[in-house]
Amino acid sequence: MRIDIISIFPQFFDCLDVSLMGKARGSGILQTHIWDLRDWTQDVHRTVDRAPAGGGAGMVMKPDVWGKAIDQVIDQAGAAKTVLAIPTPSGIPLTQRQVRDLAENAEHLVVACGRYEGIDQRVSQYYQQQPGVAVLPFSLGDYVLNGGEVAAVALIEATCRLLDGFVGNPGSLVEESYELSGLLEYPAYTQPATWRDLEIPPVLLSGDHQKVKDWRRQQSLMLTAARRPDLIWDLAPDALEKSDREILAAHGFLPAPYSRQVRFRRAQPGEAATCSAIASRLFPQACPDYLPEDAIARFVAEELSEQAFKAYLADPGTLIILAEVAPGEKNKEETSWETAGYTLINAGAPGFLPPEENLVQAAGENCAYLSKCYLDQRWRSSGLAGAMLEVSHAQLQALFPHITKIGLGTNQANRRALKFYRHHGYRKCGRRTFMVGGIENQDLIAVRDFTARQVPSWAQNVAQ
Ligand code: 6GU
Repeated sequence: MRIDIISIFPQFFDCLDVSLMGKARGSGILQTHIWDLRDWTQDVHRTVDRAPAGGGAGMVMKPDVWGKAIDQVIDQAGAAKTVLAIPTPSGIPLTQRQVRDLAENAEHLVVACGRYEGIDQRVSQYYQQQPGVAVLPFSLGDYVLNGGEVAAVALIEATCRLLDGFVGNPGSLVEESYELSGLLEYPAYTQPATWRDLEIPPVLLSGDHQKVKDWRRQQSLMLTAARRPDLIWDLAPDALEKSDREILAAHGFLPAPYSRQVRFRRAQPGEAATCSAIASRLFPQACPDYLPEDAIARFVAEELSEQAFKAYLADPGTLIILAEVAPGEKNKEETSWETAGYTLINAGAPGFLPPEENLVQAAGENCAYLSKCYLDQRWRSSGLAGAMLEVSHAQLQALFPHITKIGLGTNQANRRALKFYRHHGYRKCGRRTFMVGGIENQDLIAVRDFTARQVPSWAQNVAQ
């Protein structure tokens, strides 16, 4: 690749001689030419700028001087296609995609570094019209530099390191931020294992490659969610696994195709009506087909009333977590969040379970009871259900540290639910009969042991 840089500060580009850039220039992958714009002036003062037409502060660089300079470097290179890059704070934000395109396709790159208030607009306009020239006005970000030189160096370094034969290990390019995954890169550590009382995360020293891979993926997702939510909203739907979606949901994101914010919080004593409303709405969705409507209605009236939830909310051994979804990606309005699902966990003393639920016997005294876990079908496959469950586990452990297990009962024919709970570490350990409006249902009982499978770190400290 041939690169021509035109600037009134040609010495600035001495920095290109050091490090890898110098190596590439020596090896013939890259030819760079640095030009002093003032060499194309004709007056004794070597003038490159004038006051802006229409008045105002600052100075504007003259198109006639720039035109002569650019014509000459384009002619001299004789390339079929030239990219004329113009650094400017009003340019298009530079991206990895853009520099990759340059590295792969541009034979000749001309960087025109403006100073002051920029270059007369007709320069950009003129070269856009020239066959064989593409104009790229680019910016490094939303802040203002004194001139284009720093941005030119950034563009050139980002582009050149992608040229064939430039980097020793091409694999090291692929895993980086923005490449492929669309996520920020996970944090890196090296020896010593302890430094100033800070440890390398133990998983990285475990030798378990799958665990390392999963941890890094989790870190990438959480870091991107925290620092670059815009990248999360831009992810393609097929870029994410279910486990990725669960992690993102726990941190407030339901990415495309859902494109919603989500949050989790413990229901407050005054919210019996809210709880009763969501419980009554979701219970029928989850009932087996054979249950008649009046039986379902009876159950809702008896068990899921506002009165029933008043009692739950007054009980210090009961934990209700609400999952709430905002109407859009950027919604900040407090009032517009809607309840999408909930869990209800009883962490009270042994004996809290009806005797036929041989759960206490199966699971021991430190076993909580996941009495309810419901999510609107609309959010199926969004990762929200898994996030809600694990966030509830984490809250349970934070509030009731003596709890080591949690049990549940679910209809034996509900394959979807059984698969979901199995995936989240619940193992079958018994049966029970569950009454809905006077009709008997056969449930399977399953228990998750938190000592055998810890609550994931991504679910900790999430619920508000
Ligand atoms: Cl490309 N030029 C200038 N002058 N300021 C900038 C920039 C470019 N990118 C961010 N700020």
